Amino acid sequence: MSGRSLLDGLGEITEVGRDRRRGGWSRHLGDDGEVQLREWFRERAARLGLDVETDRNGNLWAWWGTPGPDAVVTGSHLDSVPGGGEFDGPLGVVSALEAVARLKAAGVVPTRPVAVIVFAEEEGSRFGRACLGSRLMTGDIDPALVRSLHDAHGVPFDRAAAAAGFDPAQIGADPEALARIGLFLELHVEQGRGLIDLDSPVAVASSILAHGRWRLRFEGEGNHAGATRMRDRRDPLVAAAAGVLEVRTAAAALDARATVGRIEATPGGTNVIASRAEFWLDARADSDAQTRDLVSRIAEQAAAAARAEGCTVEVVEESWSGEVRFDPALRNRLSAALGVVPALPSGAGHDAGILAAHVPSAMLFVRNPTGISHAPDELAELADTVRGVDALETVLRGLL
Ligand code: HGY
Ligand code: MN
Ligand code: MN
Repeated sequence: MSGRSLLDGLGEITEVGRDRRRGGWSRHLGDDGEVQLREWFRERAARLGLDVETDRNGNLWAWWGTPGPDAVVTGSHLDSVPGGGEFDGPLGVVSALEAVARLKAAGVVPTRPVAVIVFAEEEGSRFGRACLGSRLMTGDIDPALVRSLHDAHGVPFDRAAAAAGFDPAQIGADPEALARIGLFLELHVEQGRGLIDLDSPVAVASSILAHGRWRLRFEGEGNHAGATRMRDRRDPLVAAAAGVLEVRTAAAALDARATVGRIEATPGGTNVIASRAEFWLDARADSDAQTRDLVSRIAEQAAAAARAEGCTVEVVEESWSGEVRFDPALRNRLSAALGVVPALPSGAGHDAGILAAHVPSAMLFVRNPTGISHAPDELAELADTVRGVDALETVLRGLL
């Protein structure tokens, strides 16, 4: 039963990259888990008779037929956020392989090239830039900047790239690879409650919020926790804490979304007043302008909080993804093929959002009955995953 083989696909990797400390799964570019997933993908694609190649930016392409222009490309990513769920990314990859398996078993002979793709570092969890593999391919990020990046442990990008099997000296815009894509279609587990509320197993994506990531660095004066009177302190962690509360206030006031999920104090001693405190802001809104406005307000409040504590603050943009409106013609083509299927906006970013500015792109969402994502409780049920592959297969059939 295709559902079994679909979830068997996920079952084959369920122990890969499990995070015993945080819970959930942690699979990041070039780490042991992600490298194992790359090997698993190559092996599973080879079982289907697909030829797998790694492009200059670490993206994996499994070709059905000779690589060439006007290809129908489908897939997603295998990396995760720290302590993330099991379906965000892998469901799209396994579903794409399953849809190809069904089409091959049915004797379909494509009239154009077909590829299943796995984009590298979609979550940006190791090097802080979302959709790194797709953004490098489209030329949307400077390869020299990427080569200069280090992860939170000081490990350089070059070492992660080498572990993942590609040469960091070669990364950069890949117009040949991009020119091969006639259409990109990504199936993804939904990461909110939309399909629960709509009571539908599958939806077509209509849009993606504008979103970005900023690092806020507060500098104060490190000192002794016991010997320093309260009035003599310049405590950057107090300023940062005030800044975090302002993040929530500003987002609520603008009906936007802003999150601080990561904060670090330096040097980080229990009996030490921090000399530095950093937090990373994830800010999102319907439009680019609204998101920029949100971040400006947050930066102003952070500066006020820093002044109040005799500290300074620096705000640095680390990643930016503009608002996405998926191509209406392609969306309607999917809806026509699938019958009554709702259109759903996405609060989550995707590689399809990066490609949408360069090639016709579309997304299918599969219901997540918990409505939770980027956490271990993320879920997709067998019956809905099968409906997702049914939808993907139907659309692919109409394109081949
Ligand atoms: O962060 C996001 O929106 C996506 O899950 N990478
Ligand atoms: Mn994600
Ligand atoms: Mn994802």
